[in-house]
Amino acid sequence: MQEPGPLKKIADKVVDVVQNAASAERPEVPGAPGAAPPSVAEPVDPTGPLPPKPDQAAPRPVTATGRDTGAGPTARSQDGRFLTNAQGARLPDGDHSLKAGPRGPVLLQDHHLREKITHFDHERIPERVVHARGAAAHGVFRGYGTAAAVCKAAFLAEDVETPVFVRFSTVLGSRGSADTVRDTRGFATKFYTSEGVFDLVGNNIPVFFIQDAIKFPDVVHAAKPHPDREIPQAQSAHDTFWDFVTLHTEATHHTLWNMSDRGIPRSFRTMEGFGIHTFRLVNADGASTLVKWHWKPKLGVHSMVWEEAQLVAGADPDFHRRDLADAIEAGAFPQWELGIQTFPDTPEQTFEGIDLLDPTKIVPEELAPVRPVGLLTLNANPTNFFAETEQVAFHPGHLVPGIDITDDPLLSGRLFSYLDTQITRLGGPNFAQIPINRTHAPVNDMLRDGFHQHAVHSGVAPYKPNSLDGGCPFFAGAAERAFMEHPTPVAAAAKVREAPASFADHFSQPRLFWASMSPVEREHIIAAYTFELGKCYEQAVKERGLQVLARIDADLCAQVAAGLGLPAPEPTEPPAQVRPSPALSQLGRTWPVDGRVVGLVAGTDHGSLATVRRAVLSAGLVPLVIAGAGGELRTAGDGEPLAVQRTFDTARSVEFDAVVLVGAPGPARGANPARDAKAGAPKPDASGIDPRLVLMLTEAYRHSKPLVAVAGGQSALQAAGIPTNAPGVLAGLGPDEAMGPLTELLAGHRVWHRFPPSSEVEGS
Ligand code: HDE
Repeated sequence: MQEPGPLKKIADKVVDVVQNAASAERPEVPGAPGAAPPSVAEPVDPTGPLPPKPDQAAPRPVTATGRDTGAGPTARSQDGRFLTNAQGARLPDGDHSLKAGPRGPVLLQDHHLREKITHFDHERIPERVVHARGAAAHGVFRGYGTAAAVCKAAFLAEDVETPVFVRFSTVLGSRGSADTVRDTRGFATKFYTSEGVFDLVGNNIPVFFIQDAIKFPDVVHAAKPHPDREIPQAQSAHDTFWDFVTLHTEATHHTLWNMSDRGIPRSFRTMEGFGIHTFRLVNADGASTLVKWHWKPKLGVHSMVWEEAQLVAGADPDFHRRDLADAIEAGAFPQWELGIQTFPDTPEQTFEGIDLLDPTKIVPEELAPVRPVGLLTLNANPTNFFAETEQVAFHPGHLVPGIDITDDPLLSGRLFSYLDTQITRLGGPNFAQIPINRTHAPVNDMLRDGFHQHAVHSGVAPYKPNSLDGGCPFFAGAAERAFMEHPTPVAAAAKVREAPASFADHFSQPRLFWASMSPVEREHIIAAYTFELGKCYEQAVKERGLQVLARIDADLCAQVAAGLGLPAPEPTEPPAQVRPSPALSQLGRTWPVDGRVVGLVAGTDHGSLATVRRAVLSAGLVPLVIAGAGGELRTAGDGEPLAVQRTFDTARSVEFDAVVLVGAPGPARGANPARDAKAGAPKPDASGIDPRLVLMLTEAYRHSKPLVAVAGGQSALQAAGIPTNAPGVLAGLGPDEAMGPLTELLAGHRVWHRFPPSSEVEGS
């Protein structure tokens, strides 16, 4: 049960702050940079700071010791109408240094210049050693109460609402790297519960490269850019990564997931999340259960195709963070159900022969179903990236009563690492006092002083036992909901540097994953291995890669070997017999289409364009109007002007999940390869259609996206050589008929049957 009284009020208040942002009026097309449209001329009348945008929320204003301040959400932002220095003194000029005359030397006594430059010099902090590139959002978690039998944590109780902050990330790249690289994604959630902060620091892939934390520096050094030339950035397609993962075969399972479509998600909103390790839950009676955590996205699990991911990395390196922020701003709040797979807490800590302490193993959902325990809704963007997304500090050791750890050796190392890393990254031991990290539960620790101490502790006796401060603080017992470690028995043993025998099985689960993939997904895996090993310089590394693949599957190995121009080796041991887990495939179902982006190509019939646009909006999709030039399009009569969001100069097919042609526009002014190279491909001047549109259609077509032609749009399809009866192409519909069939196609994510997999083509 949620604690009554002030704590509950605090939690409600935060939920309010987030929900106010959530209920604010949303723009049809998100992305406005500021809270109000700017004037063309520089404003000169002093006014106060603008409020945050309606989609934004900030960390709740609690004190460094978790007390409610009652202050509003902007209590921490800048104030007043005039420019000041850091001490609040108003300044008359920010453009000129203090000089001995207009042409004279700058004076050392210019303390304003020195303050400004000194602060600027120190604006950067070390980026995260892994997961440096990330984006985050505020939200609310609502417990279903269905976990009560196994877990006493207050935030899981029925209808308890808990504020959360979630940060998604890539692993390998630096802060400025591209979003759509092939990589694992981080999925870290901070729950500000009434019993303290709980962090669920997971990934979008349910297994890890290593079984023991002591190997973490090895795998990260191998995957990061080469230490001599510092290339390649944010990717695994290079010799050191493949050198390591082919020698260290416990990495095979995770590597296979990375080579699958899971390595190139369409959006953060369409990723699953996993806690990976087995955790231990404890119920109100003290009984324990082993669990694995799962986040299931309401929109389904969807990915890009590899060429698309590469194009996006150039055309919009911020694709995933933009997608998340825009969706929230547009009111299409992403949702995930939190679920648990539960296993009896037996001394062996295995389930159906699967070692639960081995983080390279999953438990198939067919053996242990995922039971939903609550709903996460992300409904507000951060107000300040640095203050929130960059300074948020997660730690798997941030636990609350009812949630405990197991002896997974990977998890044990993490319990050390996350605390340690923040001390360098956030400049000292008081990072828990940074606004985004502050707990919403009252703090009475005896940690004192240190860099950037924000609390003003009272009393004279920060030690125990004491009598000078009246003995305060006192120890809590179970009745006061103290966090008690579960008294798990530990078997008598000798000190060794060894792993259990079951950890030596590195291939049965990669085979299970491969066997569970649909033919199209297998094509993508073959292509990914062929690309990545093909990018390696060393022949030995490629050959070793093939030896690993031979142990997963002979066909996978043969196909990749053919691409590399190398013989396919025989497996050193016969592949294991496995039962596929259909739940691992991303295909074969349909999902809600909310927030999907539809490019609407404008011709001359703006009335039809307006009709299609309205239909797209009411289907919960985001319409972006594309035309030859920017500005507004006027419909006949007094219709509303339609704003153009993209032009053939700025648009690229990869922004859209589907393209609707409302006409077939001719070449615009920029349709000249001398000005825009896109105009030179693939068929310049073939048909009187703007060649950049032809390129857009051919790309969207080969990325298996739905294409719709209304109001004469067919001729653009013809110019691109796209048959109007091809799978996923809808031509000759009226403007009000297109939406139903388009939504149906989008519900399956892509038109996968447009291109039959090689197995069908070859008839093998
Ligand atoms: Fe992390 N990891 N990790 N990791 N990890 C960090 O913590 C580490 C592992 C994960 O958005 C670092 O604050 C070790 C598994 C996420 O801020 C660092 C080991 C899983 C994030 C660290 C692992 C993760 C991190 C870097 C092996 C999935 C980003 C900066 C024992 C369950 C959190 C920081 C954010 C970040 C160490 C393995 C997920 C260095 C030693 C397994 C999502 O402390």
